[in-house]
Amino acid sequence: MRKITAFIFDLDGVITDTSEFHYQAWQRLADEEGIPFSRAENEKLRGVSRRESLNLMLKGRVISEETAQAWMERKNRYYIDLVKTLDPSGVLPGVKTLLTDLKAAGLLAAIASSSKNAPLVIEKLALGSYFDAIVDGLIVTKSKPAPDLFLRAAQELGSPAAECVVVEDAAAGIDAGKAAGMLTIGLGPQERIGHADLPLPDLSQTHLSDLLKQLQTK
Ligand code: B16
Ligand code: MG
Repeated sequence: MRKITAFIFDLDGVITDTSEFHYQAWQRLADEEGIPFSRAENEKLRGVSRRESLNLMLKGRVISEETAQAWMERKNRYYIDLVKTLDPSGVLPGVKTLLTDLKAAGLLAAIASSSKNAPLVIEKLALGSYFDAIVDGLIVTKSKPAPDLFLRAAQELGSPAAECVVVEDAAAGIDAGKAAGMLTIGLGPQERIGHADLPLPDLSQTHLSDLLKQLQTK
């Protein structure tokens, strides 16, 4: 049976629904600049860095580096305005129970987020005390699907990669978790996270004991 010592959580779309805020901020920028963009297209932006998100939104349009920087700053301002409205009620269903159960079971928990705004989001949600390590887009610049964020989190926890479980909502995040040699729980529709070791709609109906039972046989 596989030994599991740590859970490493993605932030946007797993702990809270800030993925919706990212979408709204990109949509606003795209509308202002007359670039066609949609919620469906936004699915490809989940979990990927701000720069790569801009490239995906541009769909081959060429802009100067100065404009790219200005647009990313503008999108980030729109995003932060939305994050400021967050409070602890924004923690997604099932998350607090799982974090509490992990602590009670003596397992470790970390955040590994591509976002440079991760510390602000965690502060607004008042979740800091639940995590033994927080790794964000400022600490590790190579973003998902590269495994670097998850490997750094495992290193900070002192857990071997093979003993870590990644919880992700993004296709790129599942790819990153697998590349790190970790078990993966995917949250969301099958077409997005169906390649995870354990795909689930969300965390609202999950119990730690059931998760461990299913993952330990993988
Ligand atoms: P920022 P995660 C990711 O966070 C988001 O899913 C992605 O949409 C965003 O572009 C990326 O962070 C960078 O965020 O612009 O705030 O630095 O899902 O890895 O927690
Ligand atoms: Mg995410």
